[in-house]
Amino acid sequence: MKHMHDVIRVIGVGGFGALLFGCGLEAIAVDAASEDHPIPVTTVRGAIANTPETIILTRPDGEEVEPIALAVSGATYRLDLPDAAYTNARLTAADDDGTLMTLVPAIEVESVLDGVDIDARSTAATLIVDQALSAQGTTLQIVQSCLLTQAFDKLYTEMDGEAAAAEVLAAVEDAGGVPETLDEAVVGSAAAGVALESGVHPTLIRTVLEVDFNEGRQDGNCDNISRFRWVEDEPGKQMYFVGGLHEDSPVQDLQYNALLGSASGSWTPNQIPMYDDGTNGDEAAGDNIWTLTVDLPRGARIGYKYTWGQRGQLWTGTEEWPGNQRILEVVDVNEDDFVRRRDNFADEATNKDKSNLNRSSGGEIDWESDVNDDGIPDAWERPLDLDNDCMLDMFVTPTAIGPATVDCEE
Ligand SMILES: [Ca+2]
Ligand SMILES: [Ca+2]
Ligand SMILES: [Ca+2]
Ligand SMILES: [Ca+2]
Repeated sequence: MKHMHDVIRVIGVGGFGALLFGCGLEAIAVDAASEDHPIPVTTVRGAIANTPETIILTRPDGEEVEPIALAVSGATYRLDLPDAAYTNARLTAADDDGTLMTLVPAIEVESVLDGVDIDARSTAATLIVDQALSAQGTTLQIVQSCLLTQAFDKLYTEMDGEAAAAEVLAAVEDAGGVPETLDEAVVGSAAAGVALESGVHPTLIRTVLEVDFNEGRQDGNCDNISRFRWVEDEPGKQMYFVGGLHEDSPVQDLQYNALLGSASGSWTPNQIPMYDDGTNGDEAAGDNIWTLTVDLPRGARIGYKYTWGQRGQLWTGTEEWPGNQRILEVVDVNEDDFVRRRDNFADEATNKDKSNLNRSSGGEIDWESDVNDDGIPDAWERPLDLDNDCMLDMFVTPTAIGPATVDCEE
């Protein structure tokens, strides 16, 4: 640790650091977040042992989050991020002398999280946790946040003793950051005592429902869909989801009806908004593919449809088609801990239960029907059609949101 601080002080006084502090970066950056851009931010602060030009926060899936402002002053930093909650995030701070890292189990919306130190100890702990995740076949996307906290506490304690973690720390200190090579046996030994089992929920599964509202989509007969056959094309509308547990569902629990748009006991249209802004599991903002994410019991059966409307509007002129419903059984066909169902709006030739227009359907489908003959019941999740040629191509695991996980134990 002593060595680390010496290195940093030299950089801070004579090099880039002096330039930063000389031009008052801290004041400028903080003002930029609070006055010039009066939008809510989420802030992380702590001690830092190098002088990076930027600190990168990456989500568990590896996606980098563009910071709003960064101030590095003396041995502390303040990182302002777009306002959101961040779980199992990684902070990476690289300067000319090396790369430091840490993991942050949980950052709340519109909050200031203090004490997130980025130094040799956090870097060593991160390297060990990465090894433990890999060895235990889990990832930052599904590991319980509380286990990360426990792992860091345990490793920091071990670094003060003679354990393998202390050797990893010494290697990081010698290298001034992430070493080019690490003794795998030592890291493996340090990682062996870190328990990071998957927190994937045993009974609930994250269900990502998407509807493509783009013009030119094709239905289950490969015919072009007329989006506005039943729907009024009016300004100020957005996509809503409506549905509820099906009478055939083995699970009958009112809380799920509330999530799906039938809190009142019957389906109420234009109440449950879908997202096309890149949040709440929506993969891409503004692509006219709208997303709703709900956690449902595995094996549940639901009925649903999509409406293009204004909040609170009634059925007429908003629903995909009058009467009937789509049906979905919550089955994870490709075992990726998601049920992902992407539909084309107003497609009456796929999983519509009655008056199904698929020419091979005989007019209706049930839970076992496989009208498109791909070996998968049409009422289950299905592969995506990636090129809109009416042929389903492959299952794609959602990346904009992780699977349903169990809460950390207190
Ligand atoms: Ca979208
Ligand atoms: Ca799946
Ligand atoms: Ca099928
Ligand atoms: Ca295709």
